[in-house]
Amino acid sequence: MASTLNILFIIGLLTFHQSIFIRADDEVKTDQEKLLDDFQDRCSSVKCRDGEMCVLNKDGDAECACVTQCEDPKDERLMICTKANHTYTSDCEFYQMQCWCRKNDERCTRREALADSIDYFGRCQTLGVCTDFELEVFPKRMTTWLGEILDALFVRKDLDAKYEVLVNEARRMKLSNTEKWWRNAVLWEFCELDRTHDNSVNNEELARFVRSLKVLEHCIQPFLDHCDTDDDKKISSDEWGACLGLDKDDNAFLKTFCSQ
Ligand SMILES: [Ca+2]
Ligand SMILES: [Ca+2]
Repeated sequence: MASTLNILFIIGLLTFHQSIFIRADDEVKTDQEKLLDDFQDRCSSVKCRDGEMCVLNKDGDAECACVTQCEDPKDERLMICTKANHTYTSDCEFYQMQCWCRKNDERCTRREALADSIDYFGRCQTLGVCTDFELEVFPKRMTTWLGEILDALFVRKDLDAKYEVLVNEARRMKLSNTEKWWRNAVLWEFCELDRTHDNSVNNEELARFVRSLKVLEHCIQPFLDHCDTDDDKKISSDEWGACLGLDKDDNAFLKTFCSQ
């Protein structure tokens, strides 16, 4: 009887201890969640630049610090070449270097990074010069390529629902061998690039597109420069359409569709 009582007592103690541990774990988890919420609240008012992240200083105030670690992408296509012709392992590494130099951190080993910017994705290399002939045939290359990309994104279900009408028509046009079967892809790309919905794409909106393509298509920048016929450093929807062979009706559609 005594031993049964002892066993019950021990089981009771264990259960009691377990309940304490469970409650303690819950409390710790809740505290962690509270800390995370507090951190997010404080950081929500701070906008950090590329290469920076929000941290709380010793007074608990949010501030921006240089990112501590950049993932090594282990893929040459994700390296970046800067305008000063210096290769970085990733864009993160480049922005981190800019941050260190901006904050006079001892890890700043390339002060010239401050005046530098990303030219293209990939290891620095000699890019071919775009000849007049290449520039002349470039619209055909680009429209065909955009047509294929739009189709591939549709197949991968990676397209925004608002493009469904465009892509369905594009597929019908391709199947029926319509001459300008790529038309809707040209419309789609402009809408994608024009993030500010002001019917023009500026250098900032074009930056990622150009940087990603430059190694593969050395004519991309000369071509886009050539599209900007009024030389205001922006490509309007009319200029985009004229450059890539859209009709007037397509341009009118572009203005209303993209501004939504
Ligand atoms: Ca824009
Ligand atoms: Ca222009």
